[in-house]
Amino acid sequence: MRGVVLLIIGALAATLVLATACGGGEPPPTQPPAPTPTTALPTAVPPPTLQVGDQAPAPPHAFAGKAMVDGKAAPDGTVVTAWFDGVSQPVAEGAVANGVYNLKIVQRGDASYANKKVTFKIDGQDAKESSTWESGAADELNLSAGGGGAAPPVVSPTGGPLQITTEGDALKFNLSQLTVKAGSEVVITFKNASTVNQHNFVVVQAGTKDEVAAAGTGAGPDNAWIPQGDDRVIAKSGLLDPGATEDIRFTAPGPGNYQFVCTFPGHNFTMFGEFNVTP
Ligand SMILES: [Cu+2]
Repeated sequence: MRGVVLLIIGALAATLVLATACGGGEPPPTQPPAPTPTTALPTAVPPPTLQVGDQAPAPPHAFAGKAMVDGKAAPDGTVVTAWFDGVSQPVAEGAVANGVYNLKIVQRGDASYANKKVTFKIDGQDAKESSTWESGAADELNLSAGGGGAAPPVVSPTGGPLQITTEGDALKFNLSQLTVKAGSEVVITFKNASTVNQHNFVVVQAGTKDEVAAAGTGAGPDNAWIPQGDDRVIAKSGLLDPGATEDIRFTAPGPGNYQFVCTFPGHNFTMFGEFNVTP
């Protein structure tokens, strides 16, 4: 018994010595050799050469404003994109922050973007508003998408010549929004493109298009279906026969939202739009 214990102790001691010898005796792991500096430094990458064209790049067109979806402000982080007709990718993108989107359409390539129509999407939904690209311009343009399913309004260039027509024989104008500057001399060329219907074009105080049209019905065809001496009427054309055109000239009223309407009996329910006057 005593011999066995000694033997075990001896064996343990031997194992211990062996382990110590192995662990401590091994040479320390060799350090990786320090990289020897070479005289040949890696070839420096030349800085990218700027592609300088003949002309300086055109300054971008910036847009900012509120983004509404179904009548509610789009939450922060909602992506707003800008598009050109016939281009499958957005030409600019921005996110809503603090209730306002911001984006810049930077002209790329050789072709000028001047006068290209710009449309917008809020979170992938088509916005009703549109604009025209202009180098260096910065526009406040509130966008709205969804809700109502009304005809897409078109904003005419502020201060530019305005043209409006009927949608063929339909009881509809081709624009649902016109925008002018307060106090400016406005010329609106109204073409009755219908082949069958008579129409007129009347600018009225906000929210009065149906009342004015009802009063116009009372005024009769001799007054072009427009009430005379009515201060809700701001500007008016005559009663245009099919195919006829008339220039309506007037001084824009003060800033605010007005309406335009055809007051031919019954047309006011579908033939109308917003007439916006900016400061
Ligand atoms: Cu009409």
